[in-house]
Amino acid sequence: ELQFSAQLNCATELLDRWVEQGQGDRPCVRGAKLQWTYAQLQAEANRIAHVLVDEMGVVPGNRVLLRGSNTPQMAACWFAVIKAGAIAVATMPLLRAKELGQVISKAEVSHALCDANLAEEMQLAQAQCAGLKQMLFFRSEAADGLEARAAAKPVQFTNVNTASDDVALIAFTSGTTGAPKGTMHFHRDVMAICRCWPVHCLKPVAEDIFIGSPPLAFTFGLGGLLLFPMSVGASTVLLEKASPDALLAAIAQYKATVCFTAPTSYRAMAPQLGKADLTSLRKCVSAGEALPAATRKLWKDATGIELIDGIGATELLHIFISHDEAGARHGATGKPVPGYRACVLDEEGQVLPAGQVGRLAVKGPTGCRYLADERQRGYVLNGWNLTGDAYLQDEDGYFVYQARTDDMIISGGYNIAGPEVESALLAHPTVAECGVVGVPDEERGQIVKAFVVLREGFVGDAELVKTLQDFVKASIAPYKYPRALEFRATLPRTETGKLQRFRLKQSS
Ligand code: 3UK
Repeated sequence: ELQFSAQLNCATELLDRWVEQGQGDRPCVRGAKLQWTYAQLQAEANRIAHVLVDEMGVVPGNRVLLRGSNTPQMAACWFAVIKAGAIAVATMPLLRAKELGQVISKAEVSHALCDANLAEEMQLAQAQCAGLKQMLFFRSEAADGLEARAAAKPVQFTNVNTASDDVALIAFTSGTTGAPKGTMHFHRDVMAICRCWPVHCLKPVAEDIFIGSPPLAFTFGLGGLLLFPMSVGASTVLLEKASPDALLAAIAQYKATVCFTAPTSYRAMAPQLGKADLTSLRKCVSAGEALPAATRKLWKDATGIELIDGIGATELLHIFISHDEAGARHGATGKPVPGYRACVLDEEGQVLPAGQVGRLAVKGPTGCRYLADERQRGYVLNGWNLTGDAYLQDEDGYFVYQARTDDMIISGGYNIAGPEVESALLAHPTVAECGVVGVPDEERGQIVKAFVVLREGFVGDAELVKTLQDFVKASIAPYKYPRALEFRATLPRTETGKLQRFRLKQSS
């Protein structure tokens, strides 16, 4: 059982307790070039915590920016910041100087630890941000790099005491539109997510080897690839590059048992399975965007594994509606994770009956605390978080995703959810990926337009357009079919695997 102490630095228990219990020799984290046990990760984190406190002058409550791809060193830095009583502000590897500057000023970042491979944009950002006082680089050979300084420090560190409701991390939403928004999470939130979804839906064991693609700066990755494996004493593989091909090869190489990635990555891996031995794999988790029934079936047919879908959000730290393998239902996200409640509300905030589409509201042990107040007022009502998703709850209590509320297509008086049309298209054997949006139309207000990426070997011509349109009409209400359909080589996606619908709209 995880302790839940009010006084101690509780998030560090995920790491320290294994060493205290004499299990420090268990494998903990590995990357391409190195492999650490729990005791070794603890020693690295402790040494870095000394550098933060003794040399960089970090005091409790300071916000420390972390920037790096997924590596064991990045994990050590994360725990070092927490151990020092500071607040981790992890940033997505692809952010540019301008976006980093926004994060630094919004989160009032005073210190930074940055992977030497990602130094350039960070140095540009620092030049514009007076508040950022000190920065060190890790995975650097330099004599004044983080490793060189840490090597001279003791391996023991007395964790700085924090309260369970002290802020442990500030996570920025991936922002499919607009500027990044920061959300704060307490030490107890870190513990709460370890005790909710993994225990009831994933059910990992100490022998599991976790792997996946989401960056540690994305809370899906932080939980799935660091906190959850450590909460059960399992091990994790951190990949710097996790394209579908690289992920597939790494699953085979490391004999991974639990995989976390987005639906688009499962779709890309499925046809390639002949290339890798996936017999080690036992559980696969999909999150970040809706999992179409066709993708669930594709993966099940290819591997025999029932995907575990879950909707999570940066605002709520991790997954709050999901299921275990036995509870999987085609086309539904699942039911509220024990500890959370969820309902579907109308425009006035009244709970809607089964079958009706409205706004998803969620309440649970983790909640949304935006850095900016005006956001908080619009998105949190009486402790209920409005996620910005349109959902319905079916007669059996399953929550069925429709679309982001601002992505609903209104065409000729009908409300049409793009993801439902995408699901229908994905069931066709020629379709590898697709995105469906509403585009302006004089007569109908909007029309449904599909952007389709074909599987290898197929040619997008007028005949195939017609075939796909007829295919959609035959599987869902005909008025939802895409009146416009364009073939594309790729679709615009965020670093977290989300389709950027606004860019599709702009480009048509
Ligand atoms: C969408 C989904 C349907 C949905 C996240 C797992 O994605 C995560 O956080 P973000 O803040 O985005 C949140 C929004 O993404 N979404 C995520 N998962 C699903 N829609 N089905 C899903 N399974 O619009 C939600 O509001 O980037 C996911 C764990 C931690 C996370 N932060």
